[in-house]
Amino acid sequence: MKRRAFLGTTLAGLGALLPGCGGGGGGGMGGGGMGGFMPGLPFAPGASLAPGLALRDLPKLANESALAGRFTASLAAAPSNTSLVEGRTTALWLYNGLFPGPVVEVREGDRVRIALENRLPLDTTAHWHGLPVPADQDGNPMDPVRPGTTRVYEFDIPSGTAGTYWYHPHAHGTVAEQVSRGLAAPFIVRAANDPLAAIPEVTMLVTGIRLDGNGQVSPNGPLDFTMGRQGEQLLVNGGRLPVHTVQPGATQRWRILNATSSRYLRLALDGHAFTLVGTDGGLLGAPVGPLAEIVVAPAQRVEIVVAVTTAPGARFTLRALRHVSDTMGMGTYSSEDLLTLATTTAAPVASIALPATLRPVVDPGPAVAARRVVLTQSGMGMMGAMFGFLIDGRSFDMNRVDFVSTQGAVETWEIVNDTFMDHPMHLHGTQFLLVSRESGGRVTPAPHAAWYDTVDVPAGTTATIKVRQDLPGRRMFHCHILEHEDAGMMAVL
Ligand SMILES: [Cu+2]
Repeated sequence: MKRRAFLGTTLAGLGALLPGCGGGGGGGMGGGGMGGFMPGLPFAPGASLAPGLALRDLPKLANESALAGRFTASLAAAPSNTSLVEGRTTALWLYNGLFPGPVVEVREGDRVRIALENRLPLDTTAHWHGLPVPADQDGNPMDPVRPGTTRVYEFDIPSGTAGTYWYHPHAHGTVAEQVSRGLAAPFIVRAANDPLAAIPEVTMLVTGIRLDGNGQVSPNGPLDFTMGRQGEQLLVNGGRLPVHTVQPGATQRWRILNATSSRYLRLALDGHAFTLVGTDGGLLGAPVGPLAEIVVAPAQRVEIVVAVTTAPGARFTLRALRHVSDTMGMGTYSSEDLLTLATTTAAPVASIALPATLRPVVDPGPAVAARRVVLTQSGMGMMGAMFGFLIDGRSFDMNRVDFVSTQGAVETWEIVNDTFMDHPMHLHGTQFLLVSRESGGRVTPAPHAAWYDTVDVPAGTTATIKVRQDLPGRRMFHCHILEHEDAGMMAVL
C-alpha cells in the first residue's frame, strides 16, 4: 500500500505532460498521436505479411560439422531488403537473410562453435539468452563485434539444460533497434531423454513489427524509450495471423518465445486450456494445468501442451489478451489475435497422455547470501525518455561492477520494483528459481518450482529469486524491455 501511494503521489498529473496520451484507444499506445506511426500496417499487406498464411516452419541453422557432439555453424548479421508489404521493400537487419533468423538446434553435451560475421553498419554481438555459457562467450556489450569483422563463439551445452532459449544482439544502446529490425531467433537444446518426445512439437517465435509510412521499421521515440516500444503488430514465425492446421484430437507441444521488445503476452486459446510443461530453463517437475491463460513476459519462453479439440473443420484463435503493464494505464495493450488453430476434416487422432512427472527441478539448497536490489525511476532518462529507470540508483556503466557474487554460492535476491512500470528482469549466465512474490505486504510463494532467466517484477511489488552462478566473469542483469535496457536499466554482476 505504501509503495502504491508513493507512486501515485509522484506520478499524479503526469498524463497531462504526455502529448497524445488519452488512455490508449483501440490500438493501445501505438495510435495516431504518437509521432505519426500508424497502429496498423500502412499498406494492403502483400508478400510475407499477408494475414492468414500457413504458420511457417522456421528453417534450422545448418550444422557444418560431421562429428558427433559438435555443432559448427556460421551466422551473418547483415542488411536485407525484404518484401513485407505490397509495393515496398523494408530495410531489415537479418541473420543469414532470414526473417526471423534460423533456429539453432543442439543436444545436451554438444560443443557449439558459431562464427558471427558482422555486415551491419554498427557493432553487434550474439547473446545466447538463458544459456550457461562462459562470460566471455556470451555476447556481452563489453565484447562488441565491430562492423566488417567476424567473431567465433564457442561453448559447451551442459547436461540438464534442455530447453527453449534464443539469441539476439547485446551491443549497448542499439539492442532495441537491432531486434526490431529482425535480429532474433530460437536456440533449442534437446535432452538425451525427453519425457515428451512422443508429442509432436511446434516452435512459435513471437516478434513485433512497426512500420512507418514508407514501409520502413520506424525508429523508437521518447515514448518508446519510456514505456517500451509501442504500437507493434505481433507476428508468429514472421507471419501475421498465421494458420496452424492440425488433425482433430492432436496433442501438441508448443514452444512459445516472447522475442518482442516490450510486450507482455497474456496468452489464451479459444475453446482450449493449456498445460504448462516448461519455462525459460526447460521442463517443470510435473505438468501444471489446465490453465485458461498464461503470461509470457518479454524474453520469457513457455512450453505448453495443447489437447486439440476432436471437432473436425474447426477454427480457434490464439490471442494476446488485454494487458496493462504500468500503474497509469499508459502501457495498455488491447487484445490482439496472434494465430488461428484450425483442424482438418480428417477423423480425430488418439490423444497422447502426459506423464505424471517430467524431470526433477532440484532446489540448489539454502542460500549463503542475500541481496536486495531496488528498481527506481528518475526524472528524464537517456534516449529522450521521460523517466530513467535505475538499478540501485544507478544507470548502466560497463566499466563498473555493481554486484559481486561468489562462484558456486547460492544467493537469494529480493528484486524490489519501486517504479510505476512492470519490468521483466533478466540475469545472464544461469537459470534461477522464483521463491516468492510480495505485493502490498502479502507474500505469495511461487506456485511451482520452475527455472527462469527472466522474472517479471510488476510495479510496486517484490520478487524473490534463488540463484547460483557456476561460472566466473562479468554477467549482465537488466530489464528486458529492450528500450529500458538501452536507456541504461542494466547492471554488471
Ligand atoms: Cu524495464
